[in-house]
Amino acid sequence: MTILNRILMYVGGAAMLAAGGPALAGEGQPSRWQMTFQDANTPIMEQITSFHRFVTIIIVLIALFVLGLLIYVMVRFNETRHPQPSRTTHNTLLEIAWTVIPVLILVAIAIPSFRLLFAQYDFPKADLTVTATGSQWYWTYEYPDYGITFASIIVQEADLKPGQPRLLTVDHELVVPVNKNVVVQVKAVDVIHDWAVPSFGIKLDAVPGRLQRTWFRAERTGMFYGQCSELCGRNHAFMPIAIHVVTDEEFAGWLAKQKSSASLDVAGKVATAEK
Ligand SMILES: [Cu+2]
Repeated sequence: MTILNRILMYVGGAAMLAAGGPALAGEGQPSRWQMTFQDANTPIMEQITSFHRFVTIIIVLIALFVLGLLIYVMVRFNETRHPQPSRTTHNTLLEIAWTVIPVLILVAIAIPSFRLLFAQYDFPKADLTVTATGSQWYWTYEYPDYGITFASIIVQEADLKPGQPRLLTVDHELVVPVNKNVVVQVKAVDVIHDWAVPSFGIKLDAVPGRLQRTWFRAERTGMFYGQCSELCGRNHAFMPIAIHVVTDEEFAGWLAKQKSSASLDVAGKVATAEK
């Protein structure tokens, strides 16, 4: 591959990333030939997506500008066309310009970047609090306000029902109401795990001995998947995160059902997961 081809490939790829809309992305899970993020389902992920797009456009423009300069220098000032090199060493105006312009670009990037960071850590009033505990190799969910606790364990490939995605389906999903502020407390009991849900814009380490917090407000109902994103051992790839976003009525119904069947056989499932 020639250098020019390689450059064209990178520029083309970056431009596709910048321009690529949700057409190629999946709803709540990865899709074939996906180039961009999964569709945003929370205000934070919408901000992350637009910030990513903004920065990608700046990167492409800078790359094109530098590429143009390089080509200009190669054509205009090569040895054949310009045998006598110039002896210029300083140009005050140019030096001020190439210092000030990058500073302005960085400031333009920093403003939306900090706005996003503050939005992620600016917790709204919680409508629901859940706790996600990572262990080798499954997640345990708790609804402290309702006294509900259950383990969420991967469904083996042979047991999948039609439409259930491989390596992402669990036996008991985290169920949350739509358009409600859900605060998630994330912790771990053995090693570091990471509770990550791409379409929610969440990726938070679960650290033993520490309680971390994040929040989301899901805007559409449906199934949304994530995976443990911190290498945690042999079955790291087999502890998916599945979130079922439901309407308020469905959530109330689910709560009532959970309370009536209070004694979930957590211990039995843990034994299966550890095999
Ligand atoms: Cu893990």
